[in-house]
Amino acid sequence: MSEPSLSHAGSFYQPPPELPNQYLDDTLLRSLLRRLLPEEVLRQAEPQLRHLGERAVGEVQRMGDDAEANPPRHVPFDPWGRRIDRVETSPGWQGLRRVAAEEGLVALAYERPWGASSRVVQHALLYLFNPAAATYLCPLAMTDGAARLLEVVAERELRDRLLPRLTSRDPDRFWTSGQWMTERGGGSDVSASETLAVPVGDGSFRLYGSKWFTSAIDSEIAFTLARPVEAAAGSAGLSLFLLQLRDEAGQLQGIRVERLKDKLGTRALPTAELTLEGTPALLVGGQGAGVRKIAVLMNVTRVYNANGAVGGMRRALALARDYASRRHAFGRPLARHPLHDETLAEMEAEVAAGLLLLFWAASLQGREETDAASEEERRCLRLLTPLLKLYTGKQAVAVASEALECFGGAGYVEDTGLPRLLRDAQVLTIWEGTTNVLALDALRAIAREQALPPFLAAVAGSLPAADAASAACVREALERLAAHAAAAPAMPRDELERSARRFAMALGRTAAGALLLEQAAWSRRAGDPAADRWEGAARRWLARDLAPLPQGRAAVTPHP
Ligand code: MFK
Repeated sequence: MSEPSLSHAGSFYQPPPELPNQYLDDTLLRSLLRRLLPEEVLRQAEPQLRHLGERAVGEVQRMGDDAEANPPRHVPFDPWGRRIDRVETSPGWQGLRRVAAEEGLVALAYERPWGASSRVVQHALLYLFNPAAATYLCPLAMTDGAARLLEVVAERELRDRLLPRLTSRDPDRFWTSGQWMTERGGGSDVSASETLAVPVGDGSFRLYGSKWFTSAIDSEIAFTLARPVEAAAGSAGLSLFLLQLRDEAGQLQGIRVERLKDKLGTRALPTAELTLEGTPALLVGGQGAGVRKIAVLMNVTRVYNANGAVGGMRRALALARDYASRRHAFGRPLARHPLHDETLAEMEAEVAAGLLLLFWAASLQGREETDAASEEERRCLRLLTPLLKLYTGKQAVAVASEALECFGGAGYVEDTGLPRLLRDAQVLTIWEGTTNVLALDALRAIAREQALPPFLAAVAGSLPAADAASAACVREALERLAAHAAAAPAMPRDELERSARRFAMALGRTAAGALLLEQAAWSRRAGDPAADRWEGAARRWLARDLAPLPQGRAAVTPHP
């Protein structure tokens, strides 16, 4: 028998996780699309979904990896000292832009080949694209929001000139848009914006100020807020402006790039800090009410944020699940340990719930944009948007963290690519409004647009009649939510705000409970292969306290 060598390094190497076609592998997504889309629409859309599902684990993933490995670089000066402020991005990042155009990831929502269903198909495509695409979702979100602004707020000349660019499928014609709201004094409270707009005649302005966080500085255009000289203080005095970043020669127009942000995650994305030094800009939609106007864009990007959250959770789960089948410990694959299986099932319940909330919003958005939505549906979407964004953003962080734990030490090691899941999830609670800002936005939607009754009615209406015992649990949560809402008018404002996050989370969880039951019942009736999965997720969901809203003042007394 030979002696083991002292340098013997062991013969075991762990096979890494592998992902198959991300559309074909996604039983829940496919089941949901079967319910939401007319058969003919799904038949027409499916070849592209399948194709992108394959690209998402091949070419797009390689581009995303390249973009992550080669983050953008700011070159402030040329070799002779001339200020140039060039931002260099990787071939991978530029490739993602081309793929996004070719696949029509923004275009589809404006071509509307399937009417309201076009938004549903678009979000399914984005859902497949983004987890591989190094947060290229961010410029697409801004571009889509900008396209919607051009449709509903902008003057006709601007719309006719720019909408074809933002919705082009030709990578050489496709433009992206940024959205620059955040300033040093105003991230959540945009009313504190200090940027000044000085008129220079014929509707043109020059902007002076600084923008603290501007995503995707490689965009061709951007929407921003600024205060025309002598306009009122506060948000009502802000106006919406459009600017074209570069001149014909490719030079930035009156824009100085101070630096690119050194962020926790989303490192492939060139997020910049800028000074505006007389940047030429056009007023959009008349003077004033800038926040109300840019809210059109924000409501689009907040649904994208949720898409990033749910897609990220699904990617984390797919990796953890595959790994659980490959990794053996204590004599069997992780997947065959009951506690590990339980952990994965809890993660899947979050993905399932998030998916249903996301696609409910996408369906309503599609209906609103094609003038098919009723007034109740419009108000329901207004409330669902902040709830969806805040709920899925928070859960994305929790699920990403859980996924890393499923890999043990490998989840904590950078070159596995896994830590990125967690770093990139954290932005989702911050980008496009924090959890608390969105909880307050939900209160705004309820107070100003009476959005709660149609929302609660839609949730109750989605409960399947057959499953009375499970539905009772959702009904009981709905009653608690209605009681909280009924008590709200008599609450001091501070108390109302203090309970806003708990209330918003409870609304999201309760809605998801009803949607899970609805989808599970449909799936069973339709003989769908995902029926067991949906039922399992629904059972788990309903075992939670959906609306932990202690009635009475004890719930909202200030911290001593
Ligand atoms: C992946 C990339 C990652 C890169 C790193 C990112 C790091 C962070 C980068 C960012 O900075 S992203 C931008 C994040 N910022 C936001 O999303 C803004 C968050 N703040 C809010 O959403 C505040 O609620 C808001 C600025 C809207 C408060 O503004 P106001 O003016 O103090 O509130 P007000 O007076 O209630 O609203 C003004 C008008 O807008 C009202 O209409 P009226 O004029 O008719 O009364 C509101 O009803 C309307 N409004 C506000 N929010 C709305 C809305 N309308 C529709 N939908 C909404 N969501």
